[in-house]
Amino acid sequence: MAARTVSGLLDGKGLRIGIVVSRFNDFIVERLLAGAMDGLVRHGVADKDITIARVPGSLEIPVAAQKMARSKKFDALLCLGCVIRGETIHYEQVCAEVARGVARSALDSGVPVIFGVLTTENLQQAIERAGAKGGNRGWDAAEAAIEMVSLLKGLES
Ligand code: INI
Repeated sequence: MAARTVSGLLDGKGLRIGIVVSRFNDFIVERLLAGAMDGLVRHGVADKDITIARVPGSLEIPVAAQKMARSKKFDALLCLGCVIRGETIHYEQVCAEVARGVARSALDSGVPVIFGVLTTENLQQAIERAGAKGGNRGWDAAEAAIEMVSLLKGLES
């Protein structure tokens, strides 16, 4: 007998999506947000079904994501921020805290919470991943969110 494979589709129709966006390094993060919005809308998510929450910096992302995940108002959340090593004294600590917090908000709630926070060595790398030759991590996060909602639904039956 063939194995059953469950995987998610990229159909965002009817999905309610929350996006937590950090203002720190907004030159980069606004580009991630533009990529994420484009990715969501192109996959069928309606503008009116997207809620954007703005926080001061990446360290504030987890608590906002947790609140939104618990609210049951969203099918998935995207977290967008940018931490650059060259400009951050406690770079490793900040990255670890944010990643742990985002993962925890997903595991505690069962809602997919996608980590779209750039963690880079320098500004150049951040630019490359925010719409230049390295693609746009905001767009990737949008696709991951839609796919995960579909996958989790598929795993229910
Ligand atoms: N926040 C970021 O999102 N990216 C950074 O690179 C950064 N640096 O460099 O420190 C940063 N710091 C702010 C932090 O996230 C909090 O907003 C602040 O510490 C208040 O809690």
